[in-house]
Amino acid sequence: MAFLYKADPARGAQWAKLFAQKAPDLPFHIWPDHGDPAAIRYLAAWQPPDNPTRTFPNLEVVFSVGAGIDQFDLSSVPAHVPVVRMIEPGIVEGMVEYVTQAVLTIHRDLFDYGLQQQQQAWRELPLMPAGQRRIGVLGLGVLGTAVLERLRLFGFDCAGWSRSAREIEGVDCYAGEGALDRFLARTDILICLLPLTPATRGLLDAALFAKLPRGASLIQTGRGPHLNQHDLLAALESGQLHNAILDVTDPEPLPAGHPLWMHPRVRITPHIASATRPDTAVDVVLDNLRRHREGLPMLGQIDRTQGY
Ligand code: NDP
Ligand code: OXD
Repeated sequence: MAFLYKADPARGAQWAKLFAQKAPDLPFHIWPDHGDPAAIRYLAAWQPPDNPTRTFPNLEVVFSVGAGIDQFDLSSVPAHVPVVRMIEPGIVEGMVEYVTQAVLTIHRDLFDYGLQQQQQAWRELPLMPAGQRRIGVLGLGVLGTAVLERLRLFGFDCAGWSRSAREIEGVDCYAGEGALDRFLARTDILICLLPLTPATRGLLDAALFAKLPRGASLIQTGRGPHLNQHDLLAALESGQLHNAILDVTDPEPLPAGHPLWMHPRVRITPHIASATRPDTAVDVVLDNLRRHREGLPMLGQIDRTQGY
């Protein structure tokens, strides 16, 4: 019985060290070294190999090393093999930090002050109290909920949107397509923390931007293909959107010379909003292996019919 890791090898080396300490009886391999293929029962990957059970006939569980699962070809993982995405405190902490700094950057007008600095202009802009700034998070899952719970502490007017109805203390929760327009109409800073599925691909487009109050801003921490980048540029040009902070793009990276790279009202980071932290993730994976052995549901097991 063995565990195979197929993602960034430097992080794999950290996983290997932690497995050696915490699960010394479970042999751990880092792709492409997989030892005896028949011994591989568990695979953790950013992208699994094609038809993993053809190579590893005794595979029992596939783990995503990321919170998102869209980079998997789920059709090549047989239905009897559960697929488990990453829910672990390190990813949550990183995302809360990233989105908080992005919201504060927009809320405290740092884009505008940056542009003023380039003109050597010392000019005070009106300060809006947090209670008057309306934050809206698309996606009320593990990450969206944690982000809202932190932003609420600053006193922002917080709301969120999800597929099914949710309740979060101090947050106005909207559910389903029928509630989307009302949610957008009250949102000054829109944060995308949705999974990428056929239903959410391209959701951030001109039609959606038009439903936000004029001058709203976007923080995109979901997946690049949620966003129609051409529509974003047009919305920034027209003033419908004021600023955008993008941690994910399509493709990643954007090609050299892409207009988003140089846009004065766009800030881009290279998909670093958050990442799985080996020290916290390995404990979660080992606990899921225990649950699997005991026939209990695993934390983060995805619903293949929804694709997340
Ligand atoms: P979850 O699965 O916990 O939450 C997803 C949320 O989105 C749920 O509230 C779900 O609704 C909602 N949702 C899904 N589909 C729809 C839809 N069609 N309409 C409305 N709401 C919908 O995911 P996480 O919070 O853990 O992660 C969210 C995403 O964040 C990941 O899938 C990934 O894309 C991105 N991510 C980005 C990172 C980065 O560094 N940039 C790092 C980690 C993740 P419901 O509650 O009803 O199920
Ligand atoms: C993830 C990511 O999904 O890093 O975890 O984007």
